Amino acid sequence: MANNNLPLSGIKIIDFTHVQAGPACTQLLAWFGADVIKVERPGAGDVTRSQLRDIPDADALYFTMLNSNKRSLTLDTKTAEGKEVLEKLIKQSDVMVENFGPGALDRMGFTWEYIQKLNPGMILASVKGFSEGHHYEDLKVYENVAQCAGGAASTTGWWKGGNTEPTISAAALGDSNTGMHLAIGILTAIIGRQKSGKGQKVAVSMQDAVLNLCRVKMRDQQRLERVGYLEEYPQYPHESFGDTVPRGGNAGGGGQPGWILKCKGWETDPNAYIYFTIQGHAWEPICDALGKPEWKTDPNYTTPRARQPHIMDIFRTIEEFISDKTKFEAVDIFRKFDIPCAPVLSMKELLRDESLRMSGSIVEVPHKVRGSYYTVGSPIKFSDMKPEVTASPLLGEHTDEVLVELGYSADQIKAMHSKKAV
Ligand code: CAO
Repeated sequence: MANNNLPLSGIKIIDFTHVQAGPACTQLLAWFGADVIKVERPGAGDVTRSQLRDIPDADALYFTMLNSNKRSLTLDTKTAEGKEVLEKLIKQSDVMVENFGPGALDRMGFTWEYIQKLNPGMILASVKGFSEGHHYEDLKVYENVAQCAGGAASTTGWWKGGNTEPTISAAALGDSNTGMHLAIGILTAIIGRQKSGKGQKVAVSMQDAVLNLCRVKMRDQQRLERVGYLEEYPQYPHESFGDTVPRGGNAGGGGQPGWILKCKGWETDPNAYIYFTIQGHAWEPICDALGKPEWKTDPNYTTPRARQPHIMDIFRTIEEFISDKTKFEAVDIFRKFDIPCAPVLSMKELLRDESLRMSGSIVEVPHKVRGSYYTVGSPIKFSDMKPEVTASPLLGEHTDEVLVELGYSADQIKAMHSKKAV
């Protein structure tokens, strides 16, 4: 709901989004003050309202965690009345965000040309699986499809051992990540409009957004083609490389070797691990932390290149050192030596993390039907404001309110309800 003191207050957004990619984008803009009106089909609404429900008849967490701070307008945009309402909304709004399947908006009668005719200042922001003109542009896409199409799956996972298949990340690289890219595009178009007076179409494809995060793997492909090996990958120097970037297990993605290391209790606790990074200039502190001062001058250890052939032995030595320490104890030792590392945190631990609660990265939100729920708050922090997360709207909670704002009389609104147009 709009808060007049926030930077995006006064920006009105028609939120024609569903599932995750689009809602993540508009939720972010709502946190920062935009008036986001979520347009949903009467009776059903966003499919995530009912997907994976944990409380019967209450909006599912899938929905509540992606649609906070918004208003909900139910509207059947395939009826004449619904189209008229949408036209009025377009004339009064700044941005329309949608992530329908390819061509759905056109089929509804709202082509880009028509939207521009209604409101030349309108910014139309879209998420699709593939970009316009791509040979797969007709495909509908969900998260994991995008991870496969954008290079994440082929470069994630293991190259030997039990499961060597391409692997999907649990992080929403295809969905929320695309939404974040779109939010940047929308804000850029708003600033552009301040200069030109004109709106424009902003589009982000899920494939492109994933690929953007896999940029370093594209770096590696070109290096591999030039020199035939990748010195920071665990395959180097004992195994051979093919002609494409291999999956590297838990190896560090940049110039610093890293690995997941077992800590005390790993036999029974699936998350009793830390991630340990061997930063080049932290080598001497690492030797001090491990009680291995002799490694500081041993030519087998003094440079990254010298260490690489036995990097796994080094990791095993560190693992032995922390075998009687919990992941938190291990990190508490290494942090004193300025070593980049962290415990592998479970969702249970994150949900209860006091620091995340204090910073507003995890917030408890009161909800009319659910009671209250926890959600992930703004990961972006500002010195002059702290975005407040308010509950997601019930289906159609603000329908009449929005229609009144558009100038409809009580009788007209009643008639629209009886025709099931809203
Ligand atoms: N009133 C009337 N009709 C409405 C409506 C409303 N308020 N809102 C939506 N609709 C209609 C659309 O007009 C469309 O109808 P037609 O297909 O007859 O033209 C239909 O509902 C929605 O179609 P869809 O293709 O968007 O929905 P789907 O469930 O078949 O596919 C998804 C879902 C996500 C695969 C598809 O929307 C998609 O590929 N989106 C783009 C990529 C994307 O964002 N994917 C990520 C989703 S997050 O994991």
